[in-house]
Amino acid sequence: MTYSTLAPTTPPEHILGVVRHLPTTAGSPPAAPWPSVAVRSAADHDQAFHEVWTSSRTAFGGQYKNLSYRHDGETFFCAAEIPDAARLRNAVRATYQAVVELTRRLGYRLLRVWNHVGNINAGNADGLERYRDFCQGRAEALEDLTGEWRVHLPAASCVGALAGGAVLYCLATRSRRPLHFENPHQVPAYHYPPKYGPRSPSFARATLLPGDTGPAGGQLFVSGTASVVGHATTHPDDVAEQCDTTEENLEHLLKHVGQQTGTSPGLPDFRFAKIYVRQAPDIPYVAGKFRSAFGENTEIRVLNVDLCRSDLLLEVEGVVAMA
Ligand code: 3EB
Repeated sequence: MTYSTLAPTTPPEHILGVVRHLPTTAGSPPAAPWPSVAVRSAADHDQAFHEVWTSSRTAFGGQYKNLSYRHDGETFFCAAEIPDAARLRNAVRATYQAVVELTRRLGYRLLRVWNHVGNINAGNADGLERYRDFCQGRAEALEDLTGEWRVHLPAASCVGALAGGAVLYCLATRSRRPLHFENPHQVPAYHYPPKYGPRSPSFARATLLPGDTGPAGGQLFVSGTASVVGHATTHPDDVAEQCDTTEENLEHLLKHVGQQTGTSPGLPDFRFAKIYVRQAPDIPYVAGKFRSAFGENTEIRVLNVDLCRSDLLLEVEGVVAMA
């Protein structure tokens, strides 16, 4: 499957799903024969873009509970919108359970999940931060994936949105076994201590979809990566230092994946990246910094949204082409 930001000109049967990153002022997108979801993640019309996932094959799909999905026999895409509510946990758990049921039934394994939560750092009806509320529901659904559920956690990101409850969308794969990786410089998120919330976040730092003949030629889905060392946020008030730590974390992660797979991915192998920046005035600095780090072959999109910890100022994620 491939990512593009072009308005969908692909033959409609080859579209797996479309995510529209829109400002709060834009109207809802029209219904489409493929999963089509709007995230209120663009501060203005200049930031708005389409994230289009396409296949070289014909895709089919439908609705399952609150998910809209499409798959082509090899790759699966689904999206769900969770309406805003005073507590998110139960609806998040039910949605993730639906994802687990449907992917299992169709024979797919999760590769990558993107999550956006409106007002992510605010308290819910019980005073629990909405991100932590979200993490509780997600963990309750994913913990019973298998006996050794952590082995199967996919790459993910969870960031803010400018309105709404939660939106999630994900990719899964059928015949190739995805490989999940941790960053040796970071505590696995599923082992974060309880001070970060009643249930740890459920994700791997990166997930590799191998190519036809092994890791080379595959795609590495890199999770949201931020200024977190061990389990602690470093440089809570310094955007320049957080950029440096984030870049180092990406480098450590790619080095580790390279050592584990006999490849040598680097930052210029990012085909596209999304950079989430909390404070609008930081955007030029952060964008410039990662343009230099990635080079000219990476398509970069910047979104001005909150991050899941109130002291994080930026987060970077994307897909690496494994040479
Ligand atoms: C961190 O390292 C930063 O909850 O799905 C990064 C990626 C983060 C994914 C998630 C959270 C998530 O903990 C936050």
